[in-house]
Amino acid sequence: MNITVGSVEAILVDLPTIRAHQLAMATMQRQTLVIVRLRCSDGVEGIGEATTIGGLSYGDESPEGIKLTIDTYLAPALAGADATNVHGAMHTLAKVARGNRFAKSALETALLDAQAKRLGVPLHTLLGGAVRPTLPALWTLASGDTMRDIEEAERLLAERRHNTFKLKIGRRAVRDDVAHVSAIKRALGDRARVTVDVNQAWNEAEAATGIAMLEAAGIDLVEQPVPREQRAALARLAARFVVPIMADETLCGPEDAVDLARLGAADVFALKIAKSGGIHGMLRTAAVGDAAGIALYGGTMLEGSVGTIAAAHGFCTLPQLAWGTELFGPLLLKDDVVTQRPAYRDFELHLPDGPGLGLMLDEDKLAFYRRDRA
Ligand code: MUC
Ligand code: MG
Repeated sequence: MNITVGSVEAILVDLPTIRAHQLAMATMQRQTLVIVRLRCSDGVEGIGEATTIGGLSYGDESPEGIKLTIDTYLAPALAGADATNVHGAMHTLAKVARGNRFAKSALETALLDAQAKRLGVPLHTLLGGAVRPTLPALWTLASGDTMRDIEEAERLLAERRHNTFKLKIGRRAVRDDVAHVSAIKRALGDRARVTVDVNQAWNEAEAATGIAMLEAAGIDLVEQPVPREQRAALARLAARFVVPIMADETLCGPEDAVDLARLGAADVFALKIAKSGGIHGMLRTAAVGDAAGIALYGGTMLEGSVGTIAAAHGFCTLPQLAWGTELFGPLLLKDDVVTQRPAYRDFELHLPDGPGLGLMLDEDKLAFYRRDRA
């Protein structure tokens, strides 16, 4: 008998952050997760997550829009589909909806989680197997205060939780941002790698000035300095500077990867399952980077545990992941909606080893944090 997709529920979950998180385009005091529960006719439930940053300020999909898309269009299209055929189900969704990658990613995760649970294997086994059991994970310093950021980095180094730090810049004048970054790099010295993410905030001239100063300060990498549409400018900056330039917002799926590779617009690709419409889309994007000799990095949309561990199952299958990951999302949240939160030690994220994602929803916490709670 066929095993089919039954009900699909998309739940908005609002969780407080441990401190304000300041990015060029938004200051986060809380994070909104869209948690998906996909129930199948054999009683197996798969879970997934779609999460973005700062409402619509990072990309084209908002949490509320993702829920609407799933409830109105994607869930009805999946009802009755063969739950054991993930590619088939995703192909159906591709015909019903263009774009909407974050929403599709959450559904693909839930389908994969259900199928891996059904087979009794971890999700990465369903993808062909893990090349590495743990993933290096950096931490973002983004309190908005230089001294507080240095203290935070020192504590995390001492705890052996992180030894690479990403700084969020682009809110202030270029010189002020560079002073902030340089002070942190000077304090940490060779004990830590320091990278910056400008989140598209500079024009090309600002980027040229800023990157020259950041390079002189010993910064290891510069992420998305200019707007996502300006790939030619990104290519000129990549050609001009030695410090590696990373593509984030300008890179979603494999088609973007081909274009960026052809332009020579990036030294490193920031892969994210949400941007690529799911784990398989991310793997296809990674394959283009690999073929073009571009280094890879496992990015985050600051997801909670479900989205973070879904990404981790995908990233751990990649043969080449030269820049590690930034899968620290759960650590930025005061609480979560799973029974066991991911483990971080010795500078790495350790994957859970149960079937599927290896996670279970905590029903009490979900009931408490869901936006529509009674
Ligand atoms: C981004 O733009 O890369 C990743 C880490 C963080 O603090 O924000 C994100 C989003
Ligand atoms: Mg980024």
